[in-house]
Amino acid sequence: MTSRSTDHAFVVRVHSDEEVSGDTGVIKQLGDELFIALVDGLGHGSEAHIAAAGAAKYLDGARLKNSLIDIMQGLHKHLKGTRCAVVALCRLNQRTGMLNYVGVGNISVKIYAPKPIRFVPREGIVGYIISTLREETLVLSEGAILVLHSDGLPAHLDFSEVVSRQGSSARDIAETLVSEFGKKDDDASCIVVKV
Ligand SMILES: [Mn+2]
Repeated sequence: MTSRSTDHAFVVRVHSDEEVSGDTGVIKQLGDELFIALVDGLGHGSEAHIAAAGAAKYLDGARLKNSLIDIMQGLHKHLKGTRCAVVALCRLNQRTGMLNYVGVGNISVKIYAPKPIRFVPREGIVGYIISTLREETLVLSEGAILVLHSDGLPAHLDFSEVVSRQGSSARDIAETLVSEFGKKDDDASCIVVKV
């Protein structure tokens, strides 16, 4: 299979009373692979921002080729003493469509495809306490759309109608999800990857 290019975007809208975001997203291209992380620092405002920024800085310096479990454990150590966070990590191989996932706490990770999938995260709070980590793997077909979002968007909603709008870029989808479904009283963030 030839390498697929992916259209991807991260969008965040900050809590209406705050200046800084407690949610952050990281998307990095590493050869054929896309490394994806969405982090929600607990609560909102400056303490949540410090935890989220700490996570982003850790991921910036981390060996992202390591297993997602190793990266999550490193993050868990790094965030000790902060407000802590919930985190989802994904790695997408754009040549094979292989997706790996490790999640702790309530970041929603959904795949919109003919057979939709929603990953179940492990319980816990990164930096405070996490249960035994589990990495999940599946192969995405071309045309699948991966959506990660914080609890600033309702977890139970089905976004099929928005993600399937013809001609929408990943950024169009992420901006629409945050503006249509984002809660005003929390940071609302979303990563969209079109496989
Ligand atoms: Mn939140």
